[in-house]
Amino acid sequence: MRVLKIVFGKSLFATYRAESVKELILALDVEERKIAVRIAEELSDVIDRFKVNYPLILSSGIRIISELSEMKPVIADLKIADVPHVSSKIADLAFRNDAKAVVVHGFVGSDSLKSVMNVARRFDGEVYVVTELSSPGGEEFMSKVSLEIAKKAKEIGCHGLIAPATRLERLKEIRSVAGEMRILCPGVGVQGGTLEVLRYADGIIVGRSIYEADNPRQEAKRFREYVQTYSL
Ligand code: BMP
Repeated sequence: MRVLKIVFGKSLFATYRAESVKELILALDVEERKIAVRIAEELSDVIDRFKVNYPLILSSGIRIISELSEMKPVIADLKIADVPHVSSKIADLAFRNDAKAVVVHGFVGSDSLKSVMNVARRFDGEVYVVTELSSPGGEEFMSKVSLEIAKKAKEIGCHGLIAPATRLERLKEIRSVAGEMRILCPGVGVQGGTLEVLRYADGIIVGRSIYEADNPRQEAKRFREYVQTYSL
């Protein structure tokens, strides 16, 4: 596991100052219900939340959210990006199926963000807003507006942001705009982001580095230990 060696090999402690309890979120981007449930059962005591995305929801049906939420809270990463009346229907479906949180694209603007927030309030759910994608394409368009998205999400009262683990400098900027808002970072491991992001983020979202590992439980435990260290 070359990638993990790089990720864990960095000196992480020099500038660390713990400010909050940090989370390890498992991205379950598999395409079969049985596999997802098996991985979830194997790892649920080591991780804080599951994040499910289209590959699993489209292949298994939306009830997979409910099923997984019996083990740990589920973030429905539907990356909602539609006009308000449709965005709110999507969020409603996720929350009715026991999602604890939904993910919305920030570029949709205030009206759609507010429509999803209104639904979330009814369910006591959370809304996380994507600032810019962690992939290289996230720099083409989204990075030009990601700080404004963060400001808008804060102003509207959204619960948190999704920000790239792959661009530490940008993450710092997003943190300075976000203040105390929760920031969750995908992109650690296979995408090249390191655990140093835990200095600025409240949690990391990790998928392939765990579920594709030779020993997923062992890798999840290693991530867990680092997350704990930053939470002290
Ligand atoms: P992985 O650790 O295997 O690269 O998976 C990352 C997860 O985070 C995927 O579920 C992906 O949809 C999500 N994600 C991301 O990678 N970058 C983003 O900017 C936003 C995401 O939700």
